[in-house]
Amino acid sequence: MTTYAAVDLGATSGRVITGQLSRGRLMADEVARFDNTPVRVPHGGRQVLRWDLLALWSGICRGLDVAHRSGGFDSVGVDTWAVDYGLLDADGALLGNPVHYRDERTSGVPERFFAGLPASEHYAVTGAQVQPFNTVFQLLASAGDAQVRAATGLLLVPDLLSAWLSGVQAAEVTNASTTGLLDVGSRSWSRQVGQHLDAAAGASLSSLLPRLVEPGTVLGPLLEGFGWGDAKVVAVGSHDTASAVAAVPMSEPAHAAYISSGTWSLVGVELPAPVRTEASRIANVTNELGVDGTVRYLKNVAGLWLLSESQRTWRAEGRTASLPELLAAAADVPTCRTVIDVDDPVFAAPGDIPARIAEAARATGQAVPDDVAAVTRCILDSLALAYRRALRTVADLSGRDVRVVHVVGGGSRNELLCQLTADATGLPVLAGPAEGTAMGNLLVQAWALGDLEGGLPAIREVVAASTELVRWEPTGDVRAWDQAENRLRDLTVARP
Ligand code: LFR
Repeated sequence: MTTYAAVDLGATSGRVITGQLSRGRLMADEVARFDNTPVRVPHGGRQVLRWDLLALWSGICRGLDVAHRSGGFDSVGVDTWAVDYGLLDADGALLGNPVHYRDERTSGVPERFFAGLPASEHYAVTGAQVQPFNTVFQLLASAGDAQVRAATGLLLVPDLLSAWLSGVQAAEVTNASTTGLLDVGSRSWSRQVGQHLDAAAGASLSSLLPRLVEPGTVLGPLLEGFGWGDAKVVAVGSHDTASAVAAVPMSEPAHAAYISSGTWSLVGVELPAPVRTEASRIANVTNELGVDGTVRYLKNVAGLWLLSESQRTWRAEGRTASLPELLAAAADVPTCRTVIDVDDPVFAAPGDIPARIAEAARATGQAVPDDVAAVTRCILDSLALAYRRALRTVADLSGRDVRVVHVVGGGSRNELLCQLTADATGLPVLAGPAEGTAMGNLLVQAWALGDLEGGLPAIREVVAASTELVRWEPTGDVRAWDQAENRLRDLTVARP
């Protein structure tokens, strides 16, 4: 039986998962899990936030070693978060640890970039949302750094790890579409945007970009010397969200929306072609490339990061912070007592989120959540409210008639959040699989190896057969949510 190995790195931990297909179902096993702890390192007079890539690599190698010893694996694919990259020297060696997208180096940089290229022209090509951390802005922010000047190549994080496994350098398109440098219509690098970046940076940065490959491409066999045999290294949907959306068991994509719920919540629909209208740009909806020729038309909504970061703060203060306890207590707090704009940049950087929530509540004249239960409920209500708004936006702008919301990822296990999402959106929620990203990664490998025919629909059939979905119906009074939405709109600066 063929065994696939998925390397899935998230913002707080990394995992190696093996999987096999048996009678139309995917049997998956987590064989290793390791922490992902970003580090601050002095650079240019600042404490720069970086990924500890060598620690991650060592966790990956240990995990693949376990996979090898427990029966071996025939292929391996890597997915991680988007936008971040490593710079390479002429020998292909990594120049320094990649900077984390939550580092502050890009503040004010999008404005500089758009001084020379109107945002509308950029969106008409890339269809990409403007987030300060997009690769294109990170590159512009660092154009003067010695490492950038020494670099002869650049690889996005999952591509870099795949290159360490296979020796083959390429940019997989689902992740490349988050850079702000790709023509999303032709699924190729945009020469126009690349030239503009080079002019703004005063350096030839676009020449660092490697050739592109579609997900499902076999890059080559494992390099010799690992001792794990000659498994094939596959470019999967290397952007974790692409892998997760590939595993959303939508039976009717034309009437379904999804929320990929983890550190971030990615709220959107799947389309055959990008939407690059001016209204879409103003709403900051992004067109990311998906598996099998699709487009993920979605909005980034802050996710369970707010809760996990709060838990980190509470633990450091010696307070109770286990998720089941927090959720049980939060269920008793009245709906929408205090709501915040979860996408306010003030919540983006690591730190004391409960204190920032208290400050936001005070500044908007709302009840200050004064215990862990109230803070948890405020976060979950505010997320559900943000989902409702994002879903309405993507449905309106894409013309989709959404009748059901699929929730995949770790957040699909959060029962309170699923119920609040159903209540706030007035739509049924289908929760699961929680392991969507790993399943999408594994099944794209099965497809690449010819073990699964029929592309995305076939992948989703296997996911559906392998998962118990939980259905949440809207309950309660939708007016509480209408009122909360109006209150938030009146209290905060409008954000697209
Ligand atoms: C989710 C994710 C999002 C991306 C953000 C930053 O893990 O990949 O899709 O916008 O992280 O890379």
